[in-house]
Amino acid sequence: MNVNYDINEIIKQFNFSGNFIKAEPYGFGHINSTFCVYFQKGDCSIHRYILQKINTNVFKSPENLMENIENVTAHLKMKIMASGGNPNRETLIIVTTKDGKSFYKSETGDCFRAYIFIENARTYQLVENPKHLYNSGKAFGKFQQLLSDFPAEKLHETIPDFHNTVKRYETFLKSVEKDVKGRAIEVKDEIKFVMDRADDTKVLLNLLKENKLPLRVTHNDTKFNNVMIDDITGEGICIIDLDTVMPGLSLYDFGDSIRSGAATAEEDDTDLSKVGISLELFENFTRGFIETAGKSLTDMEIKLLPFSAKLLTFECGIRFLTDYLDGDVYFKIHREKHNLERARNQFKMVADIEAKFQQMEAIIGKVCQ
Ligand code: ADP
Ligand code: GN1
Ligand code: MG
Repeated sequence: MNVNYDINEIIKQFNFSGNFIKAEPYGFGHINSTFCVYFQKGDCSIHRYILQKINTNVFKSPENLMENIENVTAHLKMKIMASGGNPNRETLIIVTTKDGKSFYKSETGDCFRAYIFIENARTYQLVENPKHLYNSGKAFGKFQQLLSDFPAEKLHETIPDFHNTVKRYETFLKSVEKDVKGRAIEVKDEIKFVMDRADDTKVLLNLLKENKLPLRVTHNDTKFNNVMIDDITGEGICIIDLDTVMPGLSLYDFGDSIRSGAATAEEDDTDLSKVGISLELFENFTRGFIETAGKSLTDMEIKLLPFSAKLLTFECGIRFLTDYLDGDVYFKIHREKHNLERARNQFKMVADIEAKFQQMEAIIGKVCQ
């Protein structure tokens, strides 16, 4: 990793306990740089923390971002304790800096934060056990319920227009026009795929404007690898990656969960014959989500659940393709055409959702009857 900071110096800034042993790059996030840091206590036991370099290209105001996370985690902690849960395991706990702040800003402007490491649980890139996805549905639905009384006006918009699909489409068109890397010629079919579906980008936003969908406090990045699955019980023990908790639609959270959790292949799998939606997994997630969030969902929200899966997958594909056209400036990539491969993968998933749409509607009918 090409870095201009000394991780040992950064670690000294936080209220970690014990003697520092080592720090290792960790996880598969596309945005922040995550490290697992190991410490040893007097009794020789080893414990870990998560340390993250905040991506300030994406999150322009780390102050606002961390204020959101402080407020959201405090709210979650209060609710979890009130219901007899264990807040040390069921929500993120910020480790403060030596001067009592929720993040550290270095002289070069790099921003870091730290969390208690949630042990005996892990995240998965792909669902290995359908029960885990059902449990992740329960966990994301519960997360929405726990935040249903959070004062939305307290939240900063950490990324403006994050799920504004109309703006995402306009940005994409501009990138096609500018074509800064001369890549548009190579992706003509993908550009057509997006343009053919332009009308889809307006559907939810129009309904929101007409007050036919309620604005809620939502997570907005409900990838399957943003829920920690307990190693023993298999429960979705903790929702992580709270950077994009903002006012949004519950359909954003549902749709993005299906995009990643009900996929039959990883998001960047280049063998497109493997890529699609599993109806079994779709049903699993839906059952879990409806169990915890179902009562508060309106008929309109329920009706649009299958569409949201298509739209959020489409949105993500548009974002990957836009980033490819822009020269890979947003998402971390690990190979030259990574963003293009991701976009193609997402579009294959969109096509598969289109083909299975009626079956998805039937599943919603069955689960929500
Ligand atoms: P990004 O925003 O880059 O996706 P995340 O906050 O999702 O970063 O963290 C990346 C990975 O680090 C997660 O998928 C998870 O495996 C791990 N992780 C994050 N927070 C914790 C935590 N508090 N305890 C244990 N693992 C964590
Ligand atoms: C990013 O941070 P991570 O890897 O959980 C992105 C999501 C995308 C996702 C696609 C802040 O999520 O919006 O859906 O990649 N997060 C941000 O895998 O842009
Ligand atoms: Mg993440």
